[in-house]
Amino acid sequence: MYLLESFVGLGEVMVQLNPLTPGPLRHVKYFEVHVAGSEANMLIGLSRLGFRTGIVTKVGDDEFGKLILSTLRGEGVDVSNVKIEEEFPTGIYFIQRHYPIPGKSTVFYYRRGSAASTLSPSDLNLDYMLEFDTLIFTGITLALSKTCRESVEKSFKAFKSRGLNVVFDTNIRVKLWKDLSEVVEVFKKFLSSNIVFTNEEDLKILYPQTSFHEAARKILELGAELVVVKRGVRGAVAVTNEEVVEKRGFKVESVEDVIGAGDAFNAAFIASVARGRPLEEALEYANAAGSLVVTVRGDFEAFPSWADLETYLRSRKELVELR
Ligand code: KDG
Repeated sequence: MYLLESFVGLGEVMVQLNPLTPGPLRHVKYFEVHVAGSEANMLIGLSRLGFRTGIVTKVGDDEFGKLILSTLRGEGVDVSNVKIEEEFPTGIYFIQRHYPIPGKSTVFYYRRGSAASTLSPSDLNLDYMLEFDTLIFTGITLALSKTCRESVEKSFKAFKSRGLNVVFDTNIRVKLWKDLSEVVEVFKKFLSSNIVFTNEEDLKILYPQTSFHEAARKILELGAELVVVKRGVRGAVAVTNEEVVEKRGFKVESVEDVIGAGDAFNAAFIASVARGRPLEEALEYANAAGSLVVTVRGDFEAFPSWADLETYLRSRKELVELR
C-alpha cells in the first residue's frame, strides 16, 4: 500500500431529514436537517482525524446544495471540485427510526434524477484527484447511474495504474438496485481495491453460500490487500494474506440512529492504519468511532477526534474494571 495521507471521495452528498421522534414516518411531525452521504461522511471523519480530504460530486443550484457545500467546507473537506448543476436538484432522504425494528433505522430516498446522479467522466478533473494518494468510493456511487459508474471506473483506473490507493466499501443499498444479480458483475473489478470494507449481508449477495471468512479470502485473491468485515455490535474482522484479526464491538446503551456508524468505523480504521497502528488497535478505534456515532442523530456529528477516541476507550476500560 502507498502512503495513506490524503483522501479524495467520489459520491453523492444529500440532505437528510431525521425525525425528532421514532416510529412510522406518517406520524412524524418534526424533522432535523442534516448533511450525509457515505463518502462524505468518511471524508469528514478523516478530516477530523487530521487528514487532507476533498470530494468530487455535484449538487443542485438550490438551498440544499448550498447547505452541503458550507457543511463540508466547515468540516475541512475541499469542495473546489464540486460542480453546481442547474438542471437537477440536490438529492434528499428521510430516515425512519426504531420502527419496525427497535434500534434500527430505515431510509427513504428522494434522489432519482438528482444532480449527483448526473456526474459523468467528463466532469472529472483527474489532475485534481491525483493530488491525493487515496481514492474513496462505495457501492452506492456504483448504483446511482451508468455515468456515475463510469466515473468511478475512470478514477479507479487512474489511481490503480499509478500505484496509488483505492478504498472501496461495498455498501450495497438494496433500494438502489433494480436487479441485485447485477451487483456481482459490477463489483468484480472494484474488489481489487487496496482496502475493501464490507459486511456479512453484502457478502451473502456477492458470495452466496459462503462463510464470511471464506468470502474475505476470495476478495484477497482478487487483489485486495486488506478486507474488513464489519459486524455491528459483534465487532469486526480484518483479513490480510498474513493474518486474521478479530475484535468485539462495544455495547451501546442508548441507540439513537445507527446510520453513519459504518462510515465512522471506516474513517477511524483507515486513520489508525495510516498512523501505523497494528490491525487489532485499528479495529478497536474503529469500533469505538462506530459506537459513538449511533448515540446521536445525524451521520457524522459525533465523529470523534483522536482525543475523544482516547477518552471514550479509557471510559470503557474503567467501566469494565468497575464491574
Ligand atoms: O452510510 C450512510 C449512508 O448510507 C447514508 O448517509 C445515506 O449515503 C447514503 C446512502 O446513499 O444510503
